Amino acid sequence: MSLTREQIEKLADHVEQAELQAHDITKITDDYPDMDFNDAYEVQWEIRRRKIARGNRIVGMKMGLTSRAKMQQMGVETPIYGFLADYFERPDSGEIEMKDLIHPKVEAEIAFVTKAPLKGPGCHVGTVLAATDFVLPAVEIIDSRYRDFKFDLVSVIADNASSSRFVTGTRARNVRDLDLRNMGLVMEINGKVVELGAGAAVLGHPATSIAMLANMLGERGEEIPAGSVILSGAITAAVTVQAGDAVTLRAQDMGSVSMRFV
Ligand code: 0L1
Ligand code: MG
Repeated sequence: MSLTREQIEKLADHVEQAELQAHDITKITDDYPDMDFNDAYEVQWEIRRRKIARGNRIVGMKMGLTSRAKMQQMGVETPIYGFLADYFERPDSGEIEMKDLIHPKVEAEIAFVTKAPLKGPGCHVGTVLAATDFVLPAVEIIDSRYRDFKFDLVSVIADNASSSRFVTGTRARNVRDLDLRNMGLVMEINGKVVELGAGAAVLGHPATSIAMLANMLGERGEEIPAGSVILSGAITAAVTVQAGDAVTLRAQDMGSVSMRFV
């Protein structure tokens, strides 16, 4: 680590204010080029601590950069994680206000809801499936606070992995009844298919991503509590949305989820 506690608090305030006031900033490594991954996660955990102190609840976690293509693009070997606060969630078939966001993009994902805690090290697909209560189709709305979505890995970790909003479907399915690896998802904007993919796009199987999250959290002595919602990672590329866009995600055997940007 290269940052002092004071610098971590200053950066947490800077990045979180950009989120809360919906304005963009330049990537923080421009001013702190020696920052490392540990510094970046410290900033993220400090933002999380501030939200809890303000009365927000942490309802879950997300994994990002989970596709081989996106990892190669960023020149990294491991995905990254972020947290989901209660106010990030929007109801299915609801509206998402553009005024609260900077330049949102949508991603098709599978959300896991846990019924038992998951604590690494040593978590694997089997542990995850046994601890999963149900899965839901989900759309993650990412909204990097960095100008033009231009950042490096350290900057994006500090920015809570671009987390912003998410919407899940309401048809809860048991993982035992589904083939998550081969599950097809189709994303439409204004009735036009814009992206499609299968569960295997996420590290070969979306449950692998949840196991990796538990193992990464385990390194900090943290766990995924029971009752968490976890976005396992993008199955499709992220697509930019504008006010007026209606987004629908159809997931094989899992129903659909939709929202309108206003
Ligand atoms: O959820 C994601 O995969 C996004 C992670 C952060 C990178 C980005 O904003 O594209
Ligand atoms: Mg995502």
